[in-house]
Amino acid sequence: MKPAVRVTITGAAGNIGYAAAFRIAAGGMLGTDQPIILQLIEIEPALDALRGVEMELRDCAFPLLKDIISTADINIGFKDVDYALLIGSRPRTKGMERSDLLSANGKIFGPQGRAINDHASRDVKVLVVGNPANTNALIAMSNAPDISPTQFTSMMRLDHNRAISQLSTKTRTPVTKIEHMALWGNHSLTQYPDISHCMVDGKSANSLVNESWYRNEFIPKVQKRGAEIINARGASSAASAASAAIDHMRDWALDTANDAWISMGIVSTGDYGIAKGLMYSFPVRCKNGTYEVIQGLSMDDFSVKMAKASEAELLEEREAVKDLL
Ligand code: NAX
Repeated sequence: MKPAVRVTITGAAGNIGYAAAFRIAAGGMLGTDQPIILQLIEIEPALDALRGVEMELRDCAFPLLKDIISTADINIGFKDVDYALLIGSRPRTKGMERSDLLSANGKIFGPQGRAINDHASRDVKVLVVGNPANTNALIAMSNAPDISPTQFTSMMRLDHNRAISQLSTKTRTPVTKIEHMALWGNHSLTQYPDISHCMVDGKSANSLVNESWYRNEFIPKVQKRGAEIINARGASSAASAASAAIDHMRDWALDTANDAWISMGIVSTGDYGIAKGLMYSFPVRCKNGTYEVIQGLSMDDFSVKMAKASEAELLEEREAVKDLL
């Protein structure tokens, strides 16, 4: 039996955290041969609810689940952690400006970055889900100077999976036959789901769908899918977000299969002309616990315009939180 690894989930009593914890404990993220210690973090007012989550996890008698630590103390919650899912965040409330939201979340992700810096495993892999995810990840990363920036990522996998699902439905092709989807930019309305490199059962996606559908239906559909789900369900995406977080961590830890591409928010090193240091989504593949950006993709004028629009938004977000970096 392998030694147990530690997985921290913040906001573990919330909707996404609740949906993620059980699948992680069952082996859905790191494999069914990998024992796990779960370290669940919540704010004080949610500790009773968290106790309930812990009781349910124990009641599942998951063979891989070796221990559970439930806490409101981030120094305990991030102690020796190998995989950290930062899900809990401050939701946007009525009348709140985007800049207020950014700074309220900065107050969460700055201290969490420092706690990770001081207490986590030196090889920790961090995924930020809590919105605004890219900029929250940038704040956490900036507050962890002793850990490589490449170990901080933000979640674009839900957008990536949504894009694959939409193209699969449109072309009546199984999702497993859709390759080389690319999501660029921010997890926001400016994100750019790019099918120009996609192959659908061996044929180029561009040859199967027309440009009007792509630009006027597909792109807005993916960009606004979160709102569509809120309208239908009366609550935001939870199980699909948890599933995407698990996909992201699994592929990062255990490699992307064959030549598969996934999309991850990562710190830009200037690829495709995107400003260095931004937490920006690129298509990547993962191997041996690291990721590499897919290089050499041709970008037509439309793609450049879309990618740059999302970069501009992230630059504004970075400017709004510059005191926290
Ligand atoms: P919930 O409100 O159900 O749960 C959030 C939980 O986080 C609550 O239990 C709260 O007590 C806890 N929390 C708040 N501040 C905390 C802190 N400082 N430390 C630890 N826990 C804290 O929200 P949920 O539906 O689970 O969504 C969580 C976050 O994911 C939100 O910010 C949401 O916007 C974001 N999402 C991000 C997505 C992405 O693709 N990146 C998609 C789904 C989702 O919208």
